[in-house]
Amino acid sequence: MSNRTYRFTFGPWNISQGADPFGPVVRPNLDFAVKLREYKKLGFDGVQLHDDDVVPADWNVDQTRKGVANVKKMLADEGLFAEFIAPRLWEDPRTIDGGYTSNSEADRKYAIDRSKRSVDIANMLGTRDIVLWLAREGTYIREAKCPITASQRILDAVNTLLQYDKNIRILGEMKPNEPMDQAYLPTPGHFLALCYRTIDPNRSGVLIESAHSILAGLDPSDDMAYTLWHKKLWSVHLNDQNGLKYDQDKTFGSVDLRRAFNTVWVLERANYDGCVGLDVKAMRTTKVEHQTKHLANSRAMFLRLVEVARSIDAAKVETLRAQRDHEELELYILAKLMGK
Ligand code: XUL
Ligand code: MN
Repeated sequence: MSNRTYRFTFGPWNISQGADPFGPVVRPNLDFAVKLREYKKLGFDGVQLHDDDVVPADWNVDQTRKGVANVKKMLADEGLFAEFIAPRLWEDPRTIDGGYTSNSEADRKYAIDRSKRSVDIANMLGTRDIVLWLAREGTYIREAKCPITASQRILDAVNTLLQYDKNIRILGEMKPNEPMDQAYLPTPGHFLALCYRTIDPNRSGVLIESAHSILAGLDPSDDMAYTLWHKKLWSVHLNDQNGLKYDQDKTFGSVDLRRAFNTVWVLERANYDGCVGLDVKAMRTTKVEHQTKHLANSRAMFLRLVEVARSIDAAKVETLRAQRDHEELELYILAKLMGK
């Protein structure tokens, strides 16, 4: 039984104002510095960042260098580390048709340049991990782009970044839909196949988000287990999701406790040593004074489920497996989850 400790991280967007597609914000904006002060209090060790969470995307080289140095100091003052940088390739008008797979050559160049700049920011902040959530790399109608060319363009983009900096690692965070109707490379399995086609498979890996696997009709723990077998699970975004609808980012374990337990059980047994990242949203009805509870609660759920996983009698599981008594094994796990 392991007794190792986990490092917890989340991105500043996890403390949100509660806007949704049908209504405006319901909580005031918190400055980045104010959000950073919450991390340690909530039991978190590191920060996940989009490039423009650090400095605005249109700052020049000099402004960027100074701005990043400032954020580096803010993180150090709070005792926090930067886990990864993710280029935000889905808000700028030049990414309306996708970044790397846009039909416009000029827009593809913008996406690559912005990604390279994210690598520079990562270097300045002392992290080697670049997360690519390929938000708009897909289509609303199949004929809008050539899907075969698109696959090659994504590979070319990953290779360009691996070539640009010989130290960084690329982590694909795949999601099957939203904002696009159909995403290219919709699951971790798709990105894993691409990893082996890159110029450096050892620096190409995956971040798995629970809700994204569920949206693809897959089980997050099996997606994670398969990726762990490839030694390519380098980060996670834990959360929960109520069926096949929009990406809900609910508190970890809040919908399906058994599914959350399965995730923790897999990570524990595999000695997963990446960060435990959360990607969770507070409910829109949440009051200002409770706006970080979903983070504390997700972390508490994870740690509680670690305790449950560690309390499982491995010999008993083996015996029940050998007897092929899966009904009894199921009851054993369910009883553990009920604290029995
Ligand atoms: C989108 C999503 C993103 C990424 C970071 O669904 O999960 O927040 O995690 O770009
Ligand atoms: Mn995510």
